[in-house]
Amino acid sequence: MTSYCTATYRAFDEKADFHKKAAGIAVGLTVGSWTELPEAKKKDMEKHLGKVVSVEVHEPEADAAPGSLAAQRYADIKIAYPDANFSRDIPALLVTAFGKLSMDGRIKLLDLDVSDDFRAACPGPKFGIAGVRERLGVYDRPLLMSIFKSVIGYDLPELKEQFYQQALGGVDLIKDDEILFENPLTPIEKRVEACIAAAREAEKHTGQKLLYATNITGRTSQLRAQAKKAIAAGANALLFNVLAYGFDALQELAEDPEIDVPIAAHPAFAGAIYPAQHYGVAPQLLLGKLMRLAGADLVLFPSPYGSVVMPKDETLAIADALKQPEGALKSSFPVPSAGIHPGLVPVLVKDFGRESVVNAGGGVHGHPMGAAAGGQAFRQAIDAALRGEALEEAANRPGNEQLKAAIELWGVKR
Ligand code: 1AE
Repeated sequence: MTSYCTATYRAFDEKADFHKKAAGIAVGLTVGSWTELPEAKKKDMEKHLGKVVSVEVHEPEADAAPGSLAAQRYADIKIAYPDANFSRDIPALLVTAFGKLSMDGRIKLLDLDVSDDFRAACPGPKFGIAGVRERLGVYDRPLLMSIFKSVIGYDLPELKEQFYQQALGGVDLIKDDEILFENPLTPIEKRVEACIAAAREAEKHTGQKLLYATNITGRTSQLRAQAKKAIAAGANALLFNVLAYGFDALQELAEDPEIDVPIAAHPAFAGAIYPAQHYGVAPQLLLGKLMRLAGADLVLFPSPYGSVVMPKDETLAIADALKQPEGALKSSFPVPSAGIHPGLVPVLVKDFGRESVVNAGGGVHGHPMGAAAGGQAFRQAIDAALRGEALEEAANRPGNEQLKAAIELWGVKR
């Protein structure tokens, strides 16, 4: 029996016959032409022919605000592509469903529903939410991640001290800044050794385990070797700029049995792909479904209220795509990020729940009492949010002076 992967598009046009357009896509992106084929050939080609599943046309609403979606003429089109046409890898699927088509007028790829057969070729996250929690021994609260800041031009002792201060604050994960590449001052093996030593030192004070997501960079052909080098030096997590390399590069890392540490996916370059209303790939597919399918254990994306903002419905759709039950596929941690400070924790916990990661760079390092106090302020804010206590009240509890200083500086978002 033929199995299919189904793509959902939103096509915009003031006059087009969307049914005709859908038929053109289904044929054009599969067998090329159909009506001109001799009858005998049609029989052979049937199994390769794309199918129009549905076309839902939306006509502009008269009273809609100019520029809004409701004011536009568009159609949501579903096309099923036979698995027989492409190999079982994400690049082949993307080129089939949104290769040439991505450049052909105002059309956005909203979703891809992959067949069971295709999904079986994408094992997904090796650890997922449960596996990351197991590594840390933390089960009852959102995790806290801190981001290195000021890394370029700093040497190993400076980086180690920065790591140590972050670790002392009680964070669960520390990630490299995504712009830290292989460099002579802090080469990956030395960096990992220094940071893991600092993590052990801090653990004596915090009693807490910590994952250090070191940035895997360089030429694609060297990525797996680079990851293994980092792991041999003690790395217990990786950071990866997925979109600059492609989903398949992530899948290569995630599938490798020797790369037995969680992988955090950074969204760098995503802004070139998802934000336009009429073009590109919907964020819940780009940063949600495909990241998970390719094997990310944690996925960073902009939050609805920080410094790099994404509409709230889009961030929730990403989190949903990362977590919703999908057969044997493990779920990935949503990590809403950018400009996060302790005063945002109550809304983060309300919107993304316990199964999420609170992630901050400036919100840790910019704390008036230092980076360790920054981490502590976040932990105090997380505890308060889980108790349902207002941060202003929690800040007055004895021992919570770090939270008090943080909300005096950044305020509290309602
Ligand atoms: C969406 C990515 C966020 C990120 O990588 C980063 O470095 C954030 O830093 P802060 O928290 O905005 O300082």
